[in-house]
Amino acid sequence: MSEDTRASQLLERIPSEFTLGVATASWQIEGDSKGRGSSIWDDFAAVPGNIKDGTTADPACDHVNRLTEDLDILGDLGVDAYRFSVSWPRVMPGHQAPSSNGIDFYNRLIDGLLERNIKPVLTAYHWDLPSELEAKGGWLNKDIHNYFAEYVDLLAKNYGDRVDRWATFNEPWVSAYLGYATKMHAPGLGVPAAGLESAYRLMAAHGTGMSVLRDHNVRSPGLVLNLTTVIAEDDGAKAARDHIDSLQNHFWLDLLAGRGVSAELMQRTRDITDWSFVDQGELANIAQPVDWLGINYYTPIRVTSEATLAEPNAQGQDFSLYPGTPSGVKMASRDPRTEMGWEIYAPAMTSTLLQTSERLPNVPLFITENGGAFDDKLVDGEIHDQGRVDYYLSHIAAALDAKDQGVDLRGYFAWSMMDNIEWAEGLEKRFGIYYVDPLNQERIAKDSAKLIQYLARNR
Ligand code: PNW
Repeated sequence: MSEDTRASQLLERIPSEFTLGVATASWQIEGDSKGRGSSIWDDFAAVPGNIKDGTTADPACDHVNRLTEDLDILGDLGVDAYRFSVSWPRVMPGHQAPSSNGIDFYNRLIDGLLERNIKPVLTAYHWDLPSELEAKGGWLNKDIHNYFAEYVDLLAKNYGDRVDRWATFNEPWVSAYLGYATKMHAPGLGVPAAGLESAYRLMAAHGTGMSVLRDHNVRSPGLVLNLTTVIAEDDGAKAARDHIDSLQNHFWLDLLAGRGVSAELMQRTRDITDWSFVDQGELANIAQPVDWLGINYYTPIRVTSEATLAEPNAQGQDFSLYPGTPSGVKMASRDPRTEMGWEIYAPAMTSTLLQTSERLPNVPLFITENGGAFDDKLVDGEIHDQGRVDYYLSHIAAALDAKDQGVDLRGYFAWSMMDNIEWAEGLEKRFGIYYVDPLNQERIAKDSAKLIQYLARNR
């Protein structure tokens, strides 16, 4: 079937009230590090070797200075919603006095979106913690939820009247396990027990943030998790599959659903931590209702006890990210894969949505990130990113399959609006539907941008 046919058949399946959007995050696109306080990602990027190509925060996509151009791109795409994150050190440098320049930047962003009829979807925390708070222990500090509440209060006061949907956190699993259990991301602590404890404290801060957002009566507060389907390739891998599933998926949904930390997880990790940091009163606050849940889905996780499948060479697919996994198993992955090494397997997105709607019932779901890094070639000013177009066609269809099977799925956001700093992978891994020229910052629509535009505009 031709791509145009696939696109028009997909279009037929998208309900008119379904939200179609694109997403970004502050540290990955903004640049202008001089105009804000320092974050843990600035500190992490300053250490040679932490970011593969030595990329630092500047200029990224120089988004702060190119705001109008980027708003026009969003308007031209015709998307319903734009998901962005606020840089904590831009609006509250050093977690001290608010910065009026910083606050004004997001006012201009939000107003510019509304002028173009695009709904602002705001993430409070997408990984750029003020350095001064990391010096106090960061997400291991027992008072971190109070600092987060002060920050969220500032956001709600300033933007609560215009933002359409709020997320307290983006992917706390990544913060905890890439940043604290291992050294893959900032702050790069590398202590397994710290992964488990920070995971809990991030959720405690989510609860406090929710309370603040409710106090301000903002529209639709919720959060974003990276969830996926964990597949055991054989019986010998089932115990490992269950453990990974609990750290990757169950833990977060259990806390949100009021089930607390499961006895099985505590048992399997008892040599790592005694979980004494868990507080009953705090658990109740974490379990307060959310108006929605965002799921970032990219790839499944496969585990095998036999050496028959290729081992992944991919970030995120490593047992050090899952402290307490039983030994004697391997991670596995099948072709095709993206440039991140992440297997492309759309049915796992359908199953992830179905599984999540069972584990956390009665909460509207969104896919808040989905996309792929591909080896884009700029030829005569054009990028025919066939691989990414295929990825979007198959994954949007897979999301709608879950909706057809009864999942209350309300929308889909493509990651990302434009090429940006892919964290520790630097600028080499491109996830954008717009190409960004690293030399002159020119933005060029890839074929995938034309697909998203076609779907957004013709519903
Ligand atoms: C997510 N892993 O990050 C983030 O929300 C985005 O900022 C990021 O650009 C996007 O996905 C693509 O990576 C992740 O190693 C980074 O498992 C790493 C992992 C998962 C998600």
